[in-house]
This record gives sequence, structure tokens and C-alpha cells, in this order.
Amino acid sequence: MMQKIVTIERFILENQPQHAVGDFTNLLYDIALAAKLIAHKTTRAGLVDILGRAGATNIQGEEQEKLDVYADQIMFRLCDHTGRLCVMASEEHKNIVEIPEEFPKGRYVLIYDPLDGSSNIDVNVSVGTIFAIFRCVDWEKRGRLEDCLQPGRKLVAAGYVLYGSSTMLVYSTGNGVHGFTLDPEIGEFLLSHENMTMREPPGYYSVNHSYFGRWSTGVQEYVRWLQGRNKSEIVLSERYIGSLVADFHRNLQKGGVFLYPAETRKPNGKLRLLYEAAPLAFLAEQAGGYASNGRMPILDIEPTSLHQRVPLFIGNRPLVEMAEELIAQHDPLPPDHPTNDQ
Ligand code: FBP
Repeated sequence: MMQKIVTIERFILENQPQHAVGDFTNLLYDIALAAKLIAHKTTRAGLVDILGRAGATNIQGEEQEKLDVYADQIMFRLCDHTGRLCVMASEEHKNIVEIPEEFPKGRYVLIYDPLDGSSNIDVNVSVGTIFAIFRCVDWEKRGRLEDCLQPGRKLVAAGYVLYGSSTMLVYSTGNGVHGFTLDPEIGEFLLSHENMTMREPPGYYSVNHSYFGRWSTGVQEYVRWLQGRNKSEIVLSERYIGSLVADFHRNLQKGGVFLYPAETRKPNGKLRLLYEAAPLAFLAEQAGGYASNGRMPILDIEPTSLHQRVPLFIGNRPLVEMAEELIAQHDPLPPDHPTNDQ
């Protein structure tokens, strides 16, 4: 039977959550438009001088790629003047991104990683944009840091855009996970994957094995279990693109687990709680999966800083819970460890 043709705009409008009075809907429209503009550049990346380094470094001390500067600018310029936001935070900026005084402030907080996996751009590997939306803590005041430092449980929406063989926008407002594919000919995101769920049984596990020697015993035992060793009956194949959005998207559709554990050189892992782990954890739980830092749900972690990193285990719930079990078994926390009382 022919798939119904539904644009993302119509789907957003018809599926507005109760709290929406228009600005939430329009904010999602803004993000869809930003995705189209960024997709336009990514698909032509090999042609125009957008590749290569921007000659600047970002807060993470990483050399900025031109495309991620462009993507960051697009998100900002599309969202700073609309009166829908009280504040923004970007993976590319050290501090919160304030709404210019001359523009009205709104009721929502937009947090985004403008171009995740940017180190893959030069080699034409899929990259992504990740976004998360909270409500402002105090509507009377202009945006502040505390508006951004909210636990993932408080998210009202999250999603990502995958710039791959086709461009897809996948999001949730707490009412299931839905995917839209960009039809470049008409420039419209059309509903292509309604009510996405983590497929059972799972097919894949995704991890950068080169760090094996630097993982804790619990994580090493877990990865051996994923490989079907140590009497584990699990049968998974291994896939690792090294681009979080692409790895997560595959596992969302085919079932599986992605992990970026802590390791001796990165005691809190590499991925950022606010821009990467929490938005994808929101999607994972909406799709029937789960996300953990190895000890507790990612969505229950109270952020303490804008760019804090967190170990991430995300995918089918039984796979992630096994990580928690083996880490608890092999890496007992010292009795006075704070996580014990959270
Ligand atoms: P950026 O935010 O700097 O792009 O880094 C994030 C990322 O590229 C993820 O997309 C990916 O999962 C991970 O880093 C790959 O890291 P590694 O190269 O250590 O496996």
C-alpha cells in the first residue's frame, strides 16, 4: 500500500503536545529549516571550499571544521530572533548563547551539537546535528546557565538530523519517535519512519575497540559478553562508523548497543551529556530502549557544567542493563562514592 505523504510541518501540527501554543511547533519548524540548509552544504561538501579547517579551535580544544562553524551559525541565526527561546547552548561555544537584548525572549531552551562527527566530513562519512529542547526554568527572567543545566527527564523534545545517503530528521516530543526523509527535489521532509522502536532481537554492537586495554574490568567483561564469549549466548555483529548519529541511527533501526565507555585517558568518556548523551537517551527510551552511564540512567543525571562528558551505553534495554550488571559486579564503587546516593 502506498505510504501516505505527510510533511514534517503537518505531522508536527497534528501531533502537537498539550503545552504547545504555537512557539514550540514553530521552533521545530525552525530546526527542520536549519537541517535543510545544512544538508544543502553537506551534500556539496566535496565541491566547495567548505572542507578543511576553519583555522580556529573550539571550547573542546578541537580544530574547527568549516562546516561545523557554518552549521552553528545557521542554528543561531535561525533561532535567535524568533521570540521562542530564552537561551541556547551549543557544543561549539564555551558559554551559554544568550538571546540578543533587541529580540524578545521565549519559553524554551535549545541545546545543540551543530555537526557531530565533524572529524568524518573530509572522508565523506555521515555526520549529524543533535538537538534538545527544555522549557525555561523561570519564564520571567532572560536565559541563564541553570536553564541549560536540566536533567534529561525534563526534556520536552529531542532529535537528530543524519546527513547520510539521504538526509533524515528523527525526533520525539515524548510521544514516540518519528523519522522524516528529505526529498531534495521538493525540499520537503516527508514522514518515512513513523513510531520507530529498537528492533528485537538486536543485531549489532558498536564500540571503538582500540581503547580495550584502557577500559575497566567491568567494561572489558561486558565487551567479551557482547562478542558471545564467557558463556554468553548473544549473537551480535560489530559495526563502528565513529560518527555517533550514524551509529545510533543504525542501532535504532536494526537493534543493538552503542558504547563509549570511560577509559584511563578519558575518565568520563568523550561524549557530552547535554549535547549528545541526553538527547539520544530521550529518543532511546521513547523507542523502548535505554541509556546509562554504566551505573545509572543518563536521563536522571543532574548536569553540573555545560560541557561535561559522560560514559555512554545506549540501545536495547537488556543489552544496556547487562553493562550495568557487569560493571557493578567487576568495578565496585568505593562506599563513599557520590553515585551511590544519587
Ligand atoms: P565531535 O563532537 O568532536 O564530532 O566528536 C564526537 C564523535 O565524533 C562522535 O560522533 C563519535 O561517536 C566519537 O566522537 C568517535 O570518537 P573516537 O574517534 O574516539 O572513536
